[in-house]
Amino acid sequence: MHVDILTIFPGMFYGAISESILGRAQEQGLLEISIHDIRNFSQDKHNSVDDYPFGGGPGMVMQAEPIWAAVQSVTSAPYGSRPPRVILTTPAGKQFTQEMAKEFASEEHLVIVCGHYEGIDERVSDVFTDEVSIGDFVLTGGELASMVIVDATARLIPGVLGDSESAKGDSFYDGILDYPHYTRPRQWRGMDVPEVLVSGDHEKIRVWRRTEALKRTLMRRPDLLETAALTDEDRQILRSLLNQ
Ligand code: 6GU
Repeated sequence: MHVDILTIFPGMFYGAISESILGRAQEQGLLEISIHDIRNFSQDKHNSVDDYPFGGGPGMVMQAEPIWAAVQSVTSAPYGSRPPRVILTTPAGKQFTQEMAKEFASEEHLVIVCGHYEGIDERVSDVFTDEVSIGDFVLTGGELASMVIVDATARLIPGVLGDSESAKGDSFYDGILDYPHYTRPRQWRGMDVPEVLVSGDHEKIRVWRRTEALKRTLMRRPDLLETAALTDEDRQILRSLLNQ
């Protein structure tokens, strides 16, 4: 997958994309990330990319032309067989989800424009296939949001995660939260690892983990239970949890 990130703060990205799993994915040739400075597409000698809003009001608006020219520069030569997804990060976008990450992970070419200021000139909005927010809070800019999107997407590309890092057990993988985990030592500050996990009984362990995952989801994110793909066994576990 090739990802082009268009930003006015390229310096924010270098550490975030070169460490850990994203760094390794690039070394393995599974992922290529290019960072582009939107200021290079400015129309004036001060390299400005924003201006005052027509109609007045607070803040600045990103101008259409630098964004349009920057997007053109990375989309005029096609990568792969399908047209790219061109994503704008904005708190006014559609909420990013694990489902969206899966969809993006099946693409060959993503272009992500990091939104700023009060917003962007609406006339350039036709270049975007997606406008995405990462949640109901406001960031100082779209850079961190775009890193979140790239990270959540890239780890779903086949081969990016090793076997030991498999996405199968993730919270949200099947629509509910993950179960609790324990490692050595077996006793820590007077607290024991749950007995079942050292019992060697794999079926008991499976049922315990599923029960804990459902318990957590019920307590913390009951909304997820309305859309999760629950089995008959899950429903039975939930009934018994609710009757306790
Ligand atoms: Cl994509 N951008 C900004 N500035 N704030 C956000 C966001 C994006 N998603 C949530 N908050």
